Amino acid sequence: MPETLNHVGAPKWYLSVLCEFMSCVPSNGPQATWAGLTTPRQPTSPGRSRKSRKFLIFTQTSSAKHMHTPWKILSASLAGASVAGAAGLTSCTNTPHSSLPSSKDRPNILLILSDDVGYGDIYCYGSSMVPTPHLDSLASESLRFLNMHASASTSTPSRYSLLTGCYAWRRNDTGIARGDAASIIHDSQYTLADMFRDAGYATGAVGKWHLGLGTETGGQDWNAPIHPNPFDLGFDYSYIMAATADRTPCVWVENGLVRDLDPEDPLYVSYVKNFPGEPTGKDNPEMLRMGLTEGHDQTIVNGISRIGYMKGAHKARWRDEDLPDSIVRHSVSFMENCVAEGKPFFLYMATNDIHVPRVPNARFAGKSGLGPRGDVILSLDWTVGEALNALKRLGIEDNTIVIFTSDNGPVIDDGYADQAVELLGDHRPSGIYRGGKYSIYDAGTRVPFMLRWPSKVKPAEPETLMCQIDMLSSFASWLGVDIPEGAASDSEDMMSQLLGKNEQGREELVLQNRESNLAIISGDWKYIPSGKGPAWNKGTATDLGNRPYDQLFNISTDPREEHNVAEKFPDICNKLRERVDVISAGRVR
Ligand code: NG6
Ligand code: CA
Repeated sequence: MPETLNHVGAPKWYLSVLCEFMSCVPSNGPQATWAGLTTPRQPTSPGRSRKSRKFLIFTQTSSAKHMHTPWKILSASLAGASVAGAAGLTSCTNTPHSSLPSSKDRPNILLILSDDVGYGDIYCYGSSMVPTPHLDSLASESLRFLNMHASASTSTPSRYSLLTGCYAWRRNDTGIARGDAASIIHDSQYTLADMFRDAGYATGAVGKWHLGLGTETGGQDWNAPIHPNPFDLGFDYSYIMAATADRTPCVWVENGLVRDLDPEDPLYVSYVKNFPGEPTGKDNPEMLRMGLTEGHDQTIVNGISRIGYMKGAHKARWRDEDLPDSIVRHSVSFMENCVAEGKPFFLYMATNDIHVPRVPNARFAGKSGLGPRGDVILSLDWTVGEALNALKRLGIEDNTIVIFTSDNGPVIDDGYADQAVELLGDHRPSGIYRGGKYSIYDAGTRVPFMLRWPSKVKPAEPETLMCQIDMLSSFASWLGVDIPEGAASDSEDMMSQLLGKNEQGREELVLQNRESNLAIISGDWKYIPSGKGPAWNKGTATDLGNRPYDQLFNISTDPREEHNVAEKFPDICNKLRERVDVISAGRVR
């Protein structure tokens, strides 16, 4: 009889190790206060230890052969010890917000993070020609933010910022990640998931990850447990795609282990060279069922070639058509388990839709009239509907905060010949805004964001300037969790805005494009300092916004960023350039 396995397939003894708090390193860093922003602050220390880690222990109850059957929460009783700063590490003390229910009744948080969904892609935000009944119904019951931004216009830095509360551009290794990238979030960094774990929540991540795994880029052994994995970053349970659907490895990774891996057919991944004898899109175009417009010509999986090479793991390979169903199934089962255990949950449900390759399930194929890009919007809407139905069925609809948003703006042709351009018709994925995915202009980062909490949060449409990076500080302050000194340095407490009690926006917000050029929004102004890189991305037909000169837009009168008034207002440019320099030099929390 094989030994009972825990979440990473380690033997029982591992549980006792997990039950101990991680060591806590006292802070000797600078004090963070809001005052004195004129004085540059210290950058976030990436090496700071997390204050505490393991509170909920999930265990596999089955044999090694079936090690991915549902887990069970073994111990929830440690949670009480987790709140309010183990070992005095914290710089400030948060007491739970007065509007917060007692810990027993704390609402679940379901965060649905979609991929590349533009501001104008869904009906409730634009003039979409694709019916999205579930998103529309969610919108009608939600606080629908009109000026919410992802912090970057590509996935990896955007997700990094959302999960850590830190601007990704503070580091130079947070750009769009390869499928074999090392973990981009250091396991010493405090995350949104850590914060919920510290508040006594069960935490789960299901779907697209794209934040790296393991300690060394290209150094993962895909046939053994990989660390760091999301567990080491605060997620009790994870079922993830290592990167994106268009990057190898095309397998699910559950709690650090490749799921359904046959030891007789091990998995190898390379971003350097192909494995002898493995077909590629470049050499074997006759094997492809979807043509290419740019890149994506390496290993062929499921008739579609990808970025990166892989070999083996044939049983473990996903079918693109089934990705949404897998995400729904594992998300729902996570929620069911939490309800059965009586634990509030935080679920980071990251859809693959509507990222490339766009391969709709037969239920949606050909149904939108806009080709695969429209069809996967239908698929996304179905996913949201399934998640909402599950909440209803489990009787937790009223006590669950549902957030729907996107990691960055839209793109039409993103490398595969899927007729997105030809069949676009009058659909305007960017809404009225300029640019799109990869761009520094508004459509790159301004994303849909709706929050529903039935009978607690009234539907409205605030124009409050906000950023996903604020989630960590907001929920921490609300839940009374102390953030360790130095962590979440760029995250502001906007909880009263998130709950519709206040419409005061951020005073300023820094945004980032693919080339890591920055922009700052402050009041009516958006300033984009001159930056390197091409202005125009030919493949995707996107204006990236990179210019060898400064740009300044009055976004209250010119929301489309059409009239550069930098030469007319040099003083404003100088002031905002100074702000970017100050923020870049230090931290803002
Ligand atoms: C680009 C890919 C694009 C997409 C993007 C990441 C090419 C030509 N383009 O480099 O297809 O994968 O990276 O998208 O390879 S993101 O939403 O995950 O940031
Ligand atoms: Ca994306």
